[in-house]
Amino acid sequence: MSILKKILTSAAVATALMATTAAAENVKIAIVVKALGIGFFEAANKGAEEAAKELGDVEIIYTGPTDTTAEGQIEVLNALIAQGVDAIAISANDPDAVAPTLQKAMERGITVISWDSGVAKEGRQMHLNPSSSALIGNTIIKLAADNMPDGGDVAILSATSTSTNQNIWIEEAKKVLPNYPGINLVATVYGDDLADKSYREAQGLIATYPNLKAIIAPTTVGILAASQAVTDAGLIGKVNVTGLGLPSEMAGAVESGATVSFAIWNPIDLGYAATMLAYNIKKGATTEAGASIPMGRMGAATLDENGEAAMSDPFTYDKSNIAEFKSIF
Ligand code: RAM
Repeated sequence: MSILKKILTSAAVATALMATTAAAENVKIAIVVKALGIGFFEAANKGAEEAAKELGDVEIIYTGPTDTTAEGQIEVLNALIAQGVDAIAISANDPDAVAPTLQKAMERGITVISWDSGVAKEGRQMHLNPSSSALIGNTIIKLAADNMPDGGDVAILSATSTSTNQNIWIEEAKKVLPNYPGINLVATVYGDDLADKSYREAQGLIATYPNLKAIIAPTTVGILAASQAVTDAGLIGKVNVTGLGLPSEMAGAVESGATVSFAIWNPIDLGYAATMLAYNIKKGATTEAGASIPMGRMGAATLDENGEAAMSDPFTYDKSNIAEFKSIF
């Protein structure tokens, strides 16, 4: 080999080595969602990508099962562990079922946090709630009650029966029901965050409870499907659909009147904050009770004795403001 060729070859090897080192230094953060294809999580991923861009040395792996099952998430988690990611930020389909796999991840040095829908304490280092669970529980009942001056029957259309976040919100909603004397909760059904199952469950509620005045869906998938079911049944103005939705998906329902109003927090901010937290914990931030962990432009998360923190209050959308927000998330 000529001297020149040797120099060029070693330069190429050096460049290749540098590239590998740089790539190896990137912090790989897996955002594991309840299922792919849900607009809420896609918006959260936008926030995760924004955080990654700001941090500069982060690679986001956005992933999840095709349906909202714990089994599907366990498969995804095992693949991420095998791949050697640095951190996992999960919205769990079941608080307990995914915990052993996440414990295995932590034993291998992977940072694990939950966000949106929590994991049992032993299966994660911290959990980020979008807002106070009690406030969300009260909000979903109040949204229905505010449009029922004479009271009446309401039903809840939830996500899966094991979903941590919806189950807590429903529990909190039931606690405050006595504060709404005329409101009668007749049923809670589960659409599994699948559009078609949610639509059928909403149809079932309409058929079973002829005096139903509101369907409360604390899920972005459920509220959209229920508003379609009410519209298709010709019941706009008779059955109000409310709960938690995305302005981008709910604009039509608000314009038609199928949904008078609904609430949500900013999913982009939530994904951004979860990514910042995963990154800072990976880099050594402590997760003891009382710890305050920075989340970039979202301030800091202060952990309670359960290792949980909450972000901002939900915001209500109706005819007066939906147009302004529908292009954002
Ligand atoms: C769906 C999911 C998510 C929940 C929102 C409100 O997108 O169930 O976990 O936070 O609704």
